[in-house]
Amino acid sequence: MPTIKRTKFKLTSEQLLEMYYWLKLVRAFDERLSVLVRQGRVRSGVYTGIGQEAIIVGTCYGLRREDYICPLHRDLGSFLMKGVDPGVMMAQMFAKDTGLSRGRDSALHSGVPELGIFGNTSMLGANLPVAAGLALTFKMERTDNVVIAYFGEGASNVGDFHEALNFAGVQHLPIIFICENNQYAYSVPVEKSMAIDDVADRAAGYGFDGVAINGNDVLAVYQSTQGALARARSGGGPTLIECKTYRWHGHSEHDKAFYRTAEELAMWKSRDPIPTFTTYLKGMSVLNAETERDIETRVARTIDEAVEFAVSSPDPKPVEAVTDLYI
Ligand SMILES: Cc1ncc(C[n+]2csc(CCOP(=O)(O)OP(=O)(O)O)c2C)c(N)n1
Repeated sequence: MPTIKRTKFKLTSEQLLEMYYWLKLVRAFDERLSVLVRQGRVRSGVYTGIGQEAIIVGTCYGLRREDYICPLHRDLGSFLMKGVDPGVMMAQMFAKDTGLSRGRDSALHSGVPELGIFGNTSMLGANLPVAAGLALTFKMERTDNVVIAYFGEGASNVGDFHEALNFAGVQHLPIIFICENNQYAYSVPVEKSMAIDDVADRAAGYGFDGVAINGNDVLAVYQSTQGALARARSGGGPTLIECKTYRWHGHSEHDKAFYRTAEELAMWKSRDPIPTFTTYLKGMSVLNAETERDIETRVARTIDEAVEFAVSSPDPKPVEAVTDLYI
């Protein structure tokens, strides 16, 4: 059984501040979307990942354009980090003509091949064998690009998950499986769907390493991802990283999440990934009050401009509804 190699990483102050900006932007994007849903202005189901941002930032930070991500319904921030303009992303949620799919899907299935983003389908777990296939292509083409495939702990109980891990293990594919274990699959708590504590343990059955880490610690996620990337790029095969986290909102914005307690939510909010990182950056003298204010202003402006762009964008023309549609 291979063992995880801990990589030492060194991030400059600029890089740490960039990560901080991304954490704030990904949070702000989802928070604004949540408000817009309540105002009845979004034409898509919205599944926010508020509370889970450290996973997106820690896994996407520093990826190459050619590396592929296979995001899920809760991972809109990964689109931004891979290079999708926030205005285009917002227009996508408004089903406008300027969005990624120009109003042709329910907003959560778009891919952007030129940025290395694979479009997800709705069937839980079904993106994983496809992600493994993508990794097989990289291997066959002898590139050292890597695939990052996201899934929830709920999806890890589906057959597709096991087939994908088995295939990736047998073929030593350059893929990193990122489990966003946010403790619930819709209303089902993890202890009612799994007989083990850690999804990470499942990797052993397929011949590669799995680690369970604090998914609210952006640097822990970054460090584990960097180790797995180095392994995958050098032909060492897959890794499963289980990021323990919590989603603050319901499964989607229409779910009031009555199945969990206020105490549980409060406990996880006390582990908010953003203040934790803020404290670290201030302790390291990387961040001061002025820089913090500047970053917050930049984030607010970016989100305002994104909403303005989406609102003022045209609707798709009905006559074009079947353009680019293949059956
Ligand atoms: C095969 C399948 N079963 C059920 C659903 C309905 N469904 C959509 S999301 C979801 C919960 C997913 O939980 P998890 O995989 O833990 O991801 P999370 O939403 O918590 O991020 C369910 C049951 C589905 N889309 N596909």
